[in-house]
Amino acid sequence: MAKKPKLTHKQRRQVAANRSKRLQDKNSPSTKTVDESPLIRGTVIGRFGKHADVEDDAGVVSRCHIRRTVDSVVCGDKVLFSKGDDAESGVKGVIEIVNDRHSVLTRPDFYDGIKPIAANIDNIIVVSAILPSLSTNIIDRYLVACEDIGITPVVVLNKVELLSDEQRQSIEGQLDVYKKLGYDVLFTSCKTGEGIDVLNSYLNDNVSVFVGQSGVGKSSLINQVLPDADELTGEISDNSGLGQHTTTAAKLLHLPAGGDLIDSPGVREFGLWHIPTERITWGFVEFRDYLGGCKFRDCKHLNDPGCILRQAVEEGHISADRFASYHRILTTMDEQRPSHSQPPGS
Ligand SMILES: Nc1nc2c(ncn2[C@@H]2O[C@H](COP(=O)(O)OP(=O)(O)OP(=O)(O)O)[C@@H](O)[C@H]2O)c(=O)[nH]1
Ligand SMILES: [Mg+2]
Ligand SMILES: [Zn+2]
Repeated sequence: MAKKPKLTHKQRRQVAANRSKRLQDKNSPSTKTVDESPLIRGTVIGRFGKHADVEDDAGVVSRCHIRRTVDSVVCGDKVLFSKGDDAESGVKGVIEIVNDRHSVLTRPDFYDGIKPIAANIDNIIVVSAILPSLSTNIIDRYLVACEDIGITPVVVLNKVELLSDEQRQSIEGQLDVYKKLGYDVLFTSCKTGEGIDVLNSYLNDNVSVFVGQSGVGKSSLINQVLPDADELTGEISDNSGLGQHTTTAAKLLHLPAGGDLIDSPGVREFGLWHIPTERITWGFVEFRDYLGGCKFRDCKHLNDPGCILRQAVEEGHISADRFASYHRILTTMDEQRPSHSQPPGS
């Protein structure tokens, strides 16, 4: 029997509010099967539509409904749930409370607003590959999102066995900028096993989420480091040349030696319009020393006179590619932001 967790004052208030709401709302189908048993502590290991799979301390997994008062539930969340068998739907409980998260990676969704990808993560593995195509702009977008939440990510280039020596040299040059900025860059191949041991060394005892475009090999890499994972992988589409969004829901898996991996569904675009412009600028770590040094306080770092960032690019202190990538992020932010959403801070 799982031990009854100690609740904080805020959590006790929330449980009381949930219970009284339940009493008033007896006809709600999501609540009528729930009994008043004590709350059980668990971790969300899967999230599917209206349900989430929660693993308790004993390793037992229960598919749960989510109480309507709960804001959002995502893989990695630490939750308190009540047991309540619903034989018809196979649902075994209800998530009553989501504990505060020490970190959460989010992305904006055109229809749903800001969506969490994974919670309570220590490590973000940003995966890219030359197939479907290598986009340093997408890497930069992930780096900004990671910097925004204070996690230094690891940059992984997968499928390296497909590169000729010449191509490899050129891509190594391209990715060297990240090394110079202090990011670790790994070259991996699920076909030859290159780099898998090194990747493994970043995962032990940490909660790591694998992110990146569809088809770059996130699930394949997870299968390499955790052969029992048996994650579904999918070919790149012959027609579009793009990944086929094989992983449709995030999933948390345990490493035998300690630590967890979260496989996440690939995205086509990784928008950043939920992050204020100043945070995006801050997310480019090499800009930080220059911030506040431009002649005008509202400098857009384009052709503004006295722009110290532009000067640093011209003098070779900041990579011209990263600077262009920064401006590309800012211009596409306005295009990608749905008209019903206001820019942050407005
Ligand atoms: N040549 C080569 N192919 C690879 C490698 N790693 C993965 N692949 C292939 O790339 C395709 C996509 O791999 P997945 O692991 O499904 O990619 P994913 O990033 O999980 O994609 P989504 O789940 O759609 O986001 C599959 O056909 C894999 O076999 C690699 O190192 N080399
Ligand atoms: Mg996948
Ligand atoms: Zn400037």
